[in-house]
Amino acid sequence: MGETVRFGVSLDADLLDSFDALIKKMGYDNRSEAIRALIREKLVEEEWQSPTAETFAVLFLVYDHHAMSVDRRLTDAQHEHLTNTVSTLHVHIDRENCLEVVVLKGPGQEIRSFGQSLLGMRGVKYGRLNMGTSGRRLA
Ligand code: NI
Repeated sequence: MGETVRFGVSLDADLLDSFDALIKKMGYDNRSEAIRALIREKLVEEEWQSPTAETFAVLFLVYDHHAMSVDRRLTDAQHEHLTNTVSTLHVHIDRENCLEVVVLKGPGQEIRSFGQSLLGMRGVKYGRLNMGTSGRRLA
């Protein structure tokens, strides 16, 4: 981690008021914390565009395990993508519904595409892919 540097930012007063209201709602203690978080978020987005950077993602899936053998197809796909599939947590919600949380790693475009293929499987009721980072490029 480098030294801490102070810098000034000029912006419209109304825009600053809106920013302050937003960061208060989001729970940040001060503008510096909020700006650091926004910068990191943008750097992670950029990392996801790199064809070589190893990124992480968490995939959340809900499905009916009776439906169209979706449980087997989800498992088969993860076995076929061993290098991208780090770990899977399975929760039996009730008699029908299952929740699966899959941790993915690899180049952003590769794991986005794999994650979307799991989300798009017939029988998946709901899901979301949350992109993340190894944190190596962030101070
Ligand atoms: Ni289950």
